[in-house]
Amino acid sequence: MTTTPEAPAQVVRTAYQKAVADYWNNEKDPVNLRLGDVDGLYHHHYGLGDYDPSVLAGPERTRDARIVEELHRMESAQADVLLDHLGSRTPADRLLDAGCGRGGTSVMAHARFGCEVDGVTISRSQAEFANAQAMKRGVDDKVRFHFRNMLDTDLPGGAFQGIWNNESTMYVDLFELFAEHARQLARGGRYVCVTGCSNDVTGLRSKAVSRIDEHYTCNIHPRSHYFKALAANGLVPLNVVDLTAAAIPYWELRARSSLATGIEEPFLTAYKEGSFHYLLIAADRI
Ligand code: SAH
Ligand code: GPP
Ligand code: MG
Repeated sequence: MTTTPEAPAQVVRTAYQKAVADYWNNEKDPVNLRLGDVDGLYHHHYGLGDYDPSVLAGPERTRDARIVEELHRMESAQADVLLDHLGSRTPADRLLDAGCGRGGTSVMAHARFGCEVDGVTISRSQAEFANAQAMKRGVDDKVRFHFRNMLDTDLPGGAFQGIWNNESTMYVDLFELFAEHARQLARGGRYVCVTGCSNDVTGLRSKAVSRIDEHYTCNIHPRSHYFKALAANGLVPLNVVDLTAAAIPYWELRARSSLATGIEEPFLTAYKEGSFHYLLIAADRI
């Protein structure tokens, strides 16, 4: 039996947050669990880079297993790109994974930097799942997951040298989120997010972006909102990387697998028509 550290009162405060928590508490899709089973790193984000076309050739009987491994490799590559932007962290640092899902990126961060990592999620069952994985790996003394709201974590102020959001900013108001991050980051601490955002240049949200919002119960923000909300909270951008082109092969491979969920076409349409970008933003707390 694993434990979830006791949550502060009222983690889930609104009807919308309840809907988000319900989605993640009930989520058991093979497109996520079968990929995580490959090596015990469970992700709820998408992949980066080209796929190896040989996974589509070869014996039909083992084709799906090859695709599962390849999609998982691409999702872990995405997390590596995020961690590359956290700067030179040491084992003495403390990191926060805001909207941590089943914890894959947190475990990778600890393996890379050797430091303590706290993950917070609005889903109690995700926090329990992630703590069980940390225990299985023997890293539960350093990597801890909490059932908390990332807008109000109750974690100490100025205590973190790095904070990230890996595909979790589309569930919250960015001004509230970055105010809480600014409170928790030490001066000079690094913030990184990887996100999908709508393109202000093409106007209000496209049909394809609306379909993604509906599918995940999220609210994709326009690109401009990120920079306004960062600037308003003393977070100064250092790197902005457009990962859109590198995000497309993952969706093309996924569309050809038996694990496709139906959301592949809206992502491909949105990226290709230019109404949506896959972006990494790194910023420093001043
Ligand atoms: N970062 C993880 C999971 C991304 S999925 C990964 O890369 O694998 C989005 C996550 O955001 C889910 O874990 C969901 O529970 C979390 N989330 C959404 N709203 C939240 C909130 N207000 N507070 C904390 N977590 C939240
Ligand atoms: C989680 O991935 C999906 C999100 C966090 C929401 C939307 C993200 C954007 C970039 C817009 P998942 O791995 O649970 O999704 P799936 O089940 O489709 O693999
Ligand atoms: Mg997934």
